[in-house]
Amino acid sequence: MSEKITIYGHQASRASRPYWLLREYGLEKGKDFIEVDTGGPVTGYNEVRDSAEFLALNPYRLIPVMTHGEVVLYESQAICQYIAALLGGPLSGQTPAETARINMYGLSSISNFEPNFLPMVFRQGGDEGRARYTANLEPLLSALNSELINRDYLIGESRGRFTVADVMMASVVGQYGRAIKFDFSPWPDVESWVQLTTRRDAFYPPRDMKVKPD
Ligand SMILES: N[C@@H](CCC(=O)N[C@@H](CS)C(=O)NCC(=O)O)C(=O)O
Repeated sequence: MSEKITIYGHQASRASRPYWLLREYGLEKGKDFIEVDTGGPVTGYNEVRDSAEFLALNPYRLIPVMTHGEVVLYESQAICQYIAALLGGPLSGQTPAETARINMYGLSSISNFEPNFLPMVFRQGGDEGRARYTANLEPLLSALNSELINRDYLIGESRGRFTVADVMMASVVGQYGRAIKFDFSPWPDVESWVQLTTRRDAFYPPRDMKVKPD
């Protein structure tokens, strides 16, 4: 790669998704990609995110943002799919159909699962909220479970192979689910897949990466 990929955002945000993928490609912070600290707090005035430079990259003021040469992207799933398309290999779609299914899982992760997992991470609505979001998730997790029966991963022949689709979906279902100690036992195939995907070495940020905003 001649130009280095730059990601704006810290590991405790949705920037964790592209960072995980970059690590799956064996890329290292500093040497192969750049991490830009967007600081905290996330609400109210923020020196980096309210700067004209940042707002020119993402007028929505949200992280993550990626730059790569002339390419500027926001939306974590779009960034992940760009990285996979750029770097290729088994993590990326090998056919138009696979690439479309990868996109499908990226969209499903943020439209179906994120609106129910994320509020539980922030304990929205307390115990009552948790019960409501869990009830919302039941049919969704049953659907995901049906897609994972006799499979290890979402994409590919036979039991499948680990791809960017797993990174995007497990960043929501697996990462948030584990953070809130969600009980996946009624969905054993989802449970095994969560273990398989989120126990990978690349899932964990190395010591030199910023885990939380200041
Ligand atoms: N759909 C966007 C959501 C981006 C987003 O909401 N980012 C949060 C951090 S994870 C943010 O920047 N929030 C700003 C704020 O709360 O002020 C994505 O996946 O990238």
